[in-house]
Amino acid sequence: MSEVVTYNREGSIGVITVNYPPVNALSHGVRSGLVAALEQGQKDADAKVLLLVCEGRTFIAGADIREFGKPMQEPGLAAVIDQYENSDKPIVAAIHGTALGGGLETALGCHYRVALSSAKVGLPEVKLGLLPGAGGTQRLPRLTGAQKALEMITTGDFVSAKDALGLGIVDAVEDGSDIKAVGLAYAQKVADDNKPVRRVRDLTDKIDADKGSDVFDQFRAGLQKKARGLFSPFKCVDAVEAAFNLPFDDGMKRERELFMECMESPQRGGLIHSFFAEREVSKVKGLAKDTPVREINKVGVIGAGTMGGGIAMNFANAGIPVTIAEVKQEALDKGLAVIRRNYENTAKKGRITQAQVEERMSLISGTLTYDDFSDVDLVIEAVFESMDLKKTIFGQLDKACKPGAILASNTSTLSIDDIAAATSRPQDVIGLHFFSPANVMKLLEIVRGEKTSDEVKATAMALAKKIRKVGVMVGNCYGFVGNRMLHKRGAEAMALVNEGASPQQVDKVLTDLGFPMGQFAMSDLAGIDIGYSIRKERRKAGEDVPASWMDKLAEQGRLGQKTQAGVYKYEEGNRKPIPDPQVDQIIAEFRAEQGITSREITDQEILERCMYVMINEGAKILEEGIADRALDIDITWIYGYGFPAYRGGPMFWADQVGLDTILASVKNFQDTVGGEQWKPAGLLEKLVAEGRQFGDL
Ligand code: 3H9
Repeated sequence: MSEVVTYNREGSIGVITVNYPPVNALSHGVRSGLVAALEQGQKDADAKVLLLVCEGRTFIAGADIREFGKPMQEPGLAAVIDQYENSDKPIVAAIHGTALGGGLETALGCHYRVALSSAKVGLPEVKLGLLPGAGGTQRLPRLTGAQKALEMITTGDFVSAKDALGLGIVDAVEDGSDIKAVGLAYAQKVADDNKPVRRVRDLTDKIDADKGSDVFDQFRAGLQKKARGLFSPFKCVDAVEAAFNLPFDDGMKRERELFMECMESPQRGGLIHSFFAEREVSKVKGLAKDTPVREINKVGVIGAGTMGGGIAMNFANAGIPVTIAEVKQEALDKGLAVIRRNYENTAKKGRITQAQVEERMSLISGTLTYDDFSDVDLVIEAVFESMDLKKTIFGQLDKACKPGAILASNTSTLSIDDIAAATSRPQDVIGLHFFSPANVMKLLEIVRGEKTSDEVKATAMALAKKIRKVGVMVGNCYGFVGNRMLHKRGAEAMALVNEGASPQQVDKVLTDLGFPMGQFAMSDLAGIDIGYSIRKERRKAGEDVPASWMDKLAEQGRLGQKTQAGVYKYEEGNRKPIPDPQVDQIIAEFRAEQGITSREITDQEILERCMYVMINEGAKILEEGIADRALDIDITWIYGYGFPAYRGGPMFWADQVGLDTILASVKNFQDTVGGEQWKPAGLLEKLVAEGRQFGDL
């Protein structure tokens, strides 16, 4: 028998135990072990009832994703579950942690399910571009009915044990932490009561109730908006519908066909890359796992603007008290009022309670002096992008904050080393770059300075987790990883408009690729003044930053969404960008001033110039060691800029397009468009010459 699954008997209960850390995924070893253990349990004359239970932190968390894309080794999961369901002896699944995907499907193949109250269950395959492929789409609706099964399978969201009980997914929920004891007690009850095997496949009442209803069409219509650009959610609906239209065995066949379609779709590759990349970024190259971390129990934020307010909310949400400093009382009051309004809006949507609003607000205080930062463990500066101002602030913080306090800047472009030089403790200075809206976007770009200590780096990574962000460690350079690439795209997008494209055309190409918003709609969200002050700073530093029609917008007070006019115009209380003829006029005037004759620009040219310029820059970022791995860039873009996870991030996407294709195009633009941004990255040329990809690095 495989050592990852064992069989032993306790009294009249035959216990099948899975022990395959970290998450008991259904690898080939586990699948064959499950079959062998079941056979042993069947043969064991003294075992009246069988119990399936897992060691470690969780019940089976799904198929072993690492095996996807490789040839499948028998036995397949569906066949294993079939054998469990067909067992003559009742089988109880005892669930702790998370029973997910193939794990929940295995539990559904058992005849009874008991769970700890802390457990969760779910079918998250859709998040990997798949659908439950071992009977989940056929068995779950037999327990819950169509609507709930569709919700669970198309969102992949987890359900608490308590809710699972209400939905009929589990039969009992118990408090406590000893899952084996809970499982044994339940199995004993099944044995004592002589309960029969109860096969989910044979349940018909929920199926009959929803047969012929329009729930499926309604669901598909809703998905058109929610799952824009995605492949597998629609296949999930088809598979669940089969449970209502076909006998069980035929439904299983249909599920298999649809599962294979998803398996073969490029979106599956992109989403699985994203899944592993998200976990990989937490392992920072050169940073020992046991690096000590500092406690962060109290935080200061400088600036009560959109960014500062959003940053403060993250800490209040995590139960960490935070004090916001402003220069004027009026600005402070305004900032605190915006935070309250944000929380109230969330409460109105039912996502938090009014009590939680008050609780979080009580953790946020305001001040007009850095003297109140004498006991904070971390302070994050979030004022506008001016090096002079930041240096002054950091000099003051150095004096006001206790030794060991971490001094962080939310700068999105400026040098952390230059900022750190304004203090006597550069080892305690780090960049914590949040993305707008800071209380929503999951990315935290953590910028290591030349002198930042390992302890401070490790603390920042741990902090990211605590406030539910995905932390990516990057090096110090202009714009770091995210904005350095974004600014190349932004400059190219502005140039495309100079040459003849409209902002709407550029944005549409990007949203068609799967971005939630285009370059210009994003500028409006962030504020046109941000890019404007960055360009001004760079010009001041002597860089050759060309004049832009967007400077004119800023100069005319068109600062984006906050002034209801930027590249687009906005209606009161509505974030939908509306093309504005006044902006067309500004662009036309700019072209005339610059002597530009506009030309027709194709969508393909927009795609190549906006995206390949980023890939070329990404390759330079890798070459310089600013990002340690291509996947760090991918995660930065997925969580900071809404790059579609189903395309796996920009560098993964580039590998799919083909690096030779991209290099040829970069060279073409080097000749036709010109500029430093189109100088091919040495790494890109090297990879193409060697027939390798970013993923091979
Ligand atoms: C499926 O089941 C298909 C079937 O319907 C049909 C088949 C025919 N496989 O997230 P963590 C690793 S599809 C392999 O940091 P947490 C993970 O990479 C599957 N490895 O911990 C990490 O490794 P490392 C449906 C896996 O406590 C380590 O485990 N199931 C798998 O924050 C710890 O993970 C899912 O989609 C896996 N399935 O969260 C569930 N899962 O330490 C996906 C995890 O080397 N998993 N690993 O970096 C999760 O949602 C979370 O990992 C979980 C734990 C909630 C379980």
